[in-house]
Amino acid sequence: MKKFYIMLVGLLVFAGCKDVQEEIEQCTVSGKVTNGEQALANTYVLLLKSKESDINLSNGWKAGNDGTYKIIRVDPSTYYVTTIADTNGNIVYEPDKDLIGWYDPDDNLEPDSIVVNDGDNLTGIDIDTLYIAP
Ligand SMILES: [Ca+2]
Ligand SMILES: [Ca+2]
Repeated sequence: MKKFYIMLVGLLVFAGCKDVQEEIEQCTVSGKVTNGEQALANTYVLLLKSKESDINLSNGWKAGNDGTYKIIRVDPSTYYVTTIADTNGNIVYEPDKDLIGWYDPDDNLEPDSIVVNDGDNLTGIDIDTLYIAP
């Protein structure tokens, strides 16, 4: 009987690993959010379908304490990667209090889109400046 249990546990562990493997094979977007080379607390990263999309932090992914983030299971599409530093930690974006930034590799202050295709793992989607909204 003991042997049977061990086998069963082994099978469950194996099945669990398989699920994780499948998730990893889906699209991911990762990078680092900093402001003047410093990571900020309570930083959320959002994938917006357009520049004018509403910002709802509950749809965002929280970056780590060092500013790194990895968004898994991303649907293939075009996105504007936007970040909010929720300075007062209330999970609500308040333009007069919280900082906003966006993916802008050419540094012209205009958000630049990213294109996620099936199976893509986009890395280095870094945001290095955040602002108080004008
Ligand atoms: Ca806030
Ligand atoms: Ca730009």
